[in-house]
Amino acid sequence: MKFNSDEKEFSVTSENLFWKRREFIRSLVGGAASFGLGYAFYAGADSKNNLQGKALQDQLSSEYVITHHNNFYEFSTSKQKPAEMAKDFKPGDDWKIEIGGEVENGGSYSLGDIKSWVNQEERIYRLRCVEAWSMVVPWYGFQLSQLIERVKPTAKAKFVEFKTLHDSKVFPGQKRGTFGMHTLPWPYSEGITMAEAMNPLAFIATGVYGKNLPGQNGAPVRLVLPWKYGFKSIKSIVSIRFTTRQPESTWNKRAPNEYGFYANVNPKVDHPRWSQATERRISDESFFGVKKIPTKMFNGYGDYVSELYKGIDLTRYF
Ligand SMILES: Nc1nc2c(c(=O)[nH]1)N[C@H]1C(S)=C(S)[C@@H](COP(=O)(O)O)O[C@H]1N2
Ligand SMILES: [Mo]
Repeated sequence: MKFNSDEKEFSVTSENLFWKRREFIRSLVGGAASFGLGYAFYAGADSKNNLQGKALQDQLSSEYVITHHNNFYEFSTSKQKPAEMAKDFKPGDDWKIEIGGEVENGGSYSLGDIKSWVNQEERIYRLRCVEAWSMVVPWYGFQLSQLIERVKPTAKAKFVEFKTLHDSKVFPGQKRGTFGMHTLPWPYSEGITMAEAMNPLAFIATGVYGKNLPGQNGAPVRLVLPWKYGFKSIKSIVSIRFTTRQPESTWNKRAPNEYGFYANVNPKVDHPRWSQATERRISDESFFGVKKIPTKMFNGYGDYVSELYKGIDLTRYF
């Protein structure tokens, strides 16, 4: 199901209304059953209190936990603080994104321009953080390939690099010394291969739970790569570049032995400091990270992405 960018309809959808919107189910990529999340939708909608087994695994996380348990180091290394700190960060369609590198139609575009090129839709994806917690998130936005096709990368483009806004007036966490040892090299940057970027699962989110993306979730526009660890899903994007060489990735640069460039969810490759075999599923406030479930290869999206990694040793290229 395609939505146009009718912001009015879009912004009035509360969590309760959201559950009632049965047409939502049709917006799932490839139909409700293909991600195993159709069940999630019904389990969540019809038996919210029956959180056993599979129902728990795929139940949509509540709007509250999605917007109050965040990783956004530009604000804070705390999971709770970004929600409060981001309350005045409400960028709109005039947000600028620089598109450059190996591309025919490069330039500075507003988010409004970009929205006019694409069809927006809602998609439910699991989000698996490298820290071994996870959620199920109803995003709103568009398939990354739509944007890429429009700007026409050249044949030389092999990778896509993304950067977050670098402005310590907006993001106090970018001030020098704020975190001492814990600070990251700013701006936060990420990269993926062209083939990964063109995969139909690769998504650009502009909203969550039927509302514009809140600041703490990466307003006004962020990447969502559900088969990869959450740190690849870079927030508040201001730059997209098509490159010939593998771009730097912030966490990979910070600790290459702990965070690989690919960062595909893989229960068999442990983080040097913890196991990746299971995850704490955060569903709502009463289940804040209590329930442990097994982690799936490619976060359960192998049918869609495993061919991207054929012949690649995923223990070496983690
Ligand atoms: N710019 C930027 N993007 C970021 C991060 C960050 O600190 N800065 N954190 C990443 C991590 S580790 C995760 S798990 C997800 C969390 O997204 P959420 O807060 O919307 O759940 O955002 C990712 N994108
Ligand atoms: Mo993460």
